Amino acid sequence: MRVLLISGNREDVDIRVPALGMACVSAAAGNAGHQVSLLDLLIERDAHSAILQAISDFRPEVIGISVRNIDDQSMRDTRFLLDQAREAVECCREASSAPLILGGAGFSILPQPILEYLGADMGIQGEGEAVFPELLRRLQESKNLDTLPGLYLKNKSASVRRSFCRDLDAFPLPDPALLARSLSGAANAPVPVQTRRGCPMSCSYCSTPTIEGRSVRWRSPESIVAWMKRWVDEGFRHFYFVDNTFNLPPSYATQLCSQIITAGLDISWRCILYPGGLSPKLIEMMAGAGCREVSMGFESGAESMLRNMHKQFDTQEVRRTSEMLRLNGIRRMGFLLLGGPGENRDSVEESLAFAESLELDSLRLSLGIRIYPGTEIARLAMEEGLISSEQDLLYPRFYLARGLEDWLYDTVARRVAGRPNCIL
Ligand code: B12
Ligand code: SF4
Repeated sequence: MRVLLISGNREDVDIRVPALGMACVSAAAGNAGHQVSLLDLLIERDAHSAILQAISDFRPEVIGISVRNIDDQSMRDTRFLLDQAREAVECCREASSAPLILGGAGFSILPQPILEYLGADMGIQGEGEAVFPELLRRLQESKNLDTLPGLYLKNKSASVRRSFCRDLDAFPLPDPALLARSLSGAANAPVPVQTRRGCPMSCSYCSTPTIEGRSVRWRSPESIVAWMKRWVDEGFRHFYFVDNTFNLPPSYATQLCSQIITAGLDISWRCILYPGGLSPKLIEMMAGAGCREVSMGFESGAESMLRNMHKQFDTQEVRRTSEMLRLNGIRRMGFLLLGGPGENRDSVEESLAFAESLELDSLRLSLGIRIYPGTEIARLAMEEGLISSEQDLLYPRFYLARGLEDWLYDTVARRVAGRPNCIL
């Protein structure tokens, strides 16, 4: 079949985020014998014309659209980002009668409401490499779609729960040429690399278990290093490990670093770190393998709040980790997430003082917590009457502990004023 895949994300906030997930789905559909064309709206000046052109040139029989961002998770001046994908759906409808299929991280969080809001025909929750090609086969052979795991149809939730591939090496890695175009024009934008899926932690606010599941699954370090080597051969030197927690499990992270070092790749990279359970040896190996910056989401500097969020570390451990990173020349970007259940003025002050004492290279502060379905915070918000049902969560809703409202913003704004390394 002729399959047009459109990456609907047009956000360039933060850094250039190439459509890695879409490229993975594209590789899987290509391996299944389909003719695939990929359109990344991020690099198109005029999304509408680009879609119309692609449809007219390629005459797709099926169109897939990835939905990455729902909103920017910012409580103040929230930006709702789904309309970008909705415009893409409308534009496809204008020019083609091919079935429209959704997928992506954002879609996986709220599949049914997003399917309805965007007006597409169906959508796949979770990883697309196995189910999307199977869906194409069934569409081609006009077979029943009902039993496809994680497939949502209009007004109909998935009949069969989605499944998770246990060995990610079973899925192809996309050809660098597929993604390289998405990096063009963004000087030094890092190449995204995903080694693992799933997170075993249960942080009270996090949507990752809904997107990727709780059990950690991975690609072999050998296949990852071989893939990175292909990029290096094409002249790319900067990478971004998009795994939720680069250091979990530590044995995998150690093996990966060891293989990068052995391969002699002359690269630099960033990753997202869980600031618990890190040994000096692992941090040393990360530095040796090219790690130059980490995002360290400790989220609070108050022990009571770390417990409330179900973090498996305390402030002493965060301090030790931060110091080890500094000693190894790895830049530290810290994160504070203030205003969750149990937060009060004292715990906020404690967190701000703690973050300051770490002398981080940069600090990003979020006030109020985006409520995601299936999380403990969603349950609490419902109990407290803040939301009436999880269906309400398409338009972002935020948890903010009572009594903090304006005080929180004013206090934090005052504290970060004149500090360019703090982002509010
Ligand atoms: C790494 C990451 C980042 C990195 C990206 C680095 C990089 N170079 O890529 C950074 C830190 C920069 C970042 C920034 C932001 N992020 Co972010 N990010 C992630 C994270 C952890 C992983 C994304 C990823 O690359 N996954 C790997 C790829 C392979 O997976 P995938 O894209 O999901 O694709 C798979 C499936 O979804 C599916 N699929 C994908 N497309 C399609 C299409 C079809 C048709 C089908 C069938 C299937 C399918 O199959 C793919 C392969 O299995 C996710 C959380 C998560 N666990 O998903 C959040 C996440 C996507 N981010 C999120 C947000 C909000 C943001 C920001 C807006 C935050 C901000 N205010 O700055 C920005 C936006 C950046 C931008 N320009 O778009 C939210 C989105 C939800 C929401 N509320 O909108 C998420 C889900 C985190 C969360 N809170 O739950 N992010
Ligand atoms: S916040 Fe990070 S560590 Fe916690 S559950 Fe989510 S991905 Fe896992």
